[in-house]
Amino acid sequence: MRINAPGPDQIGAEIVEFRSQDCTAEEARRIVAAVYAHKLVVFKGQRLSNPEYVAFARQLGQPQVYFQPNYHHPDHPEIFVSANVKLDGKKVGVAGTGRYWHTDYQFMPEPLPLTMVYPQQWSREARGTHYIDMARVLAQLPAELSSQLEDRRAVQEGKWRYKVQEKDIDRSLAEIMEEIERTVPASLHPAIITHPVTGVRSLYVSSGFTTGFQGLSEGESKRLLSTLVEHTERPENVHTQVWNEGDLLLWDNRTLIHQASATPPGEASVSFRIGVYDGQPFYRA
Ligand code: 7UC
Ligand code: FE
Repeated sequence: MRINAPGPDQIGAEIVEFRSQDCTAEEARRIVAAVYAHKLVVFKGQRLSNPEYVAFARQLGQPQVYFQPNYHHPDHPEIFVSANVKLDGKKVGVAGTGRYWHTDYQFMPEPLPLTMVYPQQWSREARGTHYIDMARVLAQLPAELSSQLEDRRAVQEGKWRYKVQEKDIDRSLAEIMEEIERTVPASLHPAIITHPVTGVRSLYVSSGFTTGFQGLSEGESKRLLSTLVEHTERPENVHTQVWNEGDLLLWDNRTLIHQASATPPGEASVSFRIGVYDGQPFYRA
C-alpha cells in the first residue's frame, strides 16, 4: 500500500497498490491516520462486492446503520443507497442525497466521524463530490467574526431535508413534521469544534443543516449564518473530487463539508455510502 500525499495546503491523498479485500489491521491504522492528516483519501482501482465493502468498513471502525430504513440496501443495512434507478428491478434507497453543503449526521447527537462513498454509476457531467475544508475556512475568518463563535453553540436540524416515503401517503405534513421533531429533535454542537486526534479546530456550520445559534435572536442568527456561509462557500475554497472507475472515497466528516453533484435529468446515478464510527469522541470537550 502506498499513500500519495497531496500538495501543501491541499486535501486528498491517493492510496494505490492496495486491495481493500486484503487490508491488514496495520494498514487500516495507517489509512485512518491518513484521513486525519489529509482529510480525504481516494482508494484507486477497487473492485468490491457489497459484503467486501461492508467488511472493509469494519476494518476501519464501526459501520453505521442509518436511522431511516428507507435508505438501506436490502441485503446490507450498513450501506446507505443513493440511486435514481432500480437495482435488480426494485426501488432501493433514495433518488439523490446531499445536494447541499453539509456534513453527514450533523443534526444528530453523535455525528459521523468518517464517511466512505463507493460510486457505482454516474453521469458524464455529475461525476464527483465537492468538498470544503472547514479548518481552512475557520483560519481565514476575520477575527471579529470568529470571536463571535467562541463558546457558541449552533443549532443543527435535519427536518427540512426529510424525504417523504411510502408510509407518508395519506398523512398530513403537520403529522409528518410532528413525528420528525419528536424522533429527531435539533442537536446543539459547538460552532467551532476541536478534532479529537489532531487538535485542529474547524468551523462546524453548514448551509444544509445549521439553522441558527443558541443565545442569539432569530435575526442575529440569520445574519451570522449567512455571513459564515458567504465566507465558506467561495469557489476558491471548493475541492472537487472527480470519480473514476474503481475509486472509493473516504473522508474526515468532522473537518470537511461536502456536496453531491447534481445529476442531469434522465441520467443514472448510484452510489453506496457507509458511515464509520472511529471510536473517538466527535470533538474534544
Ligand atoms: O437524503 C438526504 O439528503 C440525507 C440527509 C438528510 N442525511 C444524511 C446524513 O447522514 O446527514
Ligand atoms: Fe452527505
